[in-house]
Amino acid sequence: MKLSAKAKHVQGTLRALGLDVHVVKLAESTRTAAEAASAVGCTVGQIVKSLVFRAGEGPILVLASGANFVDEERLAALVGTPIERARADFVRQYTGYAIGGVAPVGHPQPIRTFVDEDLLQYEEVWAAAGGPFTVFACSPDFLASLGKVTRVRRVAG
Ligand code: 5CA
Repeated sequence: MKLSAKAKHVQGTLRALGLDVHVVKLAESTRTAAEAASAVGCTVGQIVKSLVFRAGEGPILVLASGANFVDEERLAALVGTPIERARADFVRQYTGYAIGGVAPVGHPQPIRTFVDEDLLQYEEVWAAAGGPFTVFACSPDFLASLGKVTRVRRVAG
């Protein structure tokens, strides 16, 4: 299995952070949460969506359970400024990855990060590792160490 340069960068970053995990390259697409869940053989909720928002000139990263929609109003309140979904070029500029492969680590500069509390219920979750066919498994505790754990999901009512 040959990893791309981006996937190797994710692997190296995880190792440097003390994580003994292996980035894996799959034969099937892992571009979306549903595809990733099917390729990995886990539930959609266990897939980590790495979603980038724009707050003024700067980025915000939300690590959300694949089962959830992000409450953008709540996120804006947490951030303290209006936010909007980032465009593809903004995502690439601030994360170094293209949409569909945005990893939660290994960005050019640290990004203010919010972590979906719903991810903490799982023993293991899967996140993108730099490309549309690469993922890694980790404990949600690791993700929790990357930002503020909070409710990010939209709730009815
Ligand atoms: N590899 C999978 C999970 S391991 C993955 O990256 N999923 S994701 O959810 O983090 O990334 C796809 C997300 O990118 C979609 O949920 C969608 O919200 C967002 N997205 C897709 N197209 C665009 C676009 N044109 N502009 C902004 N965001 C987009």
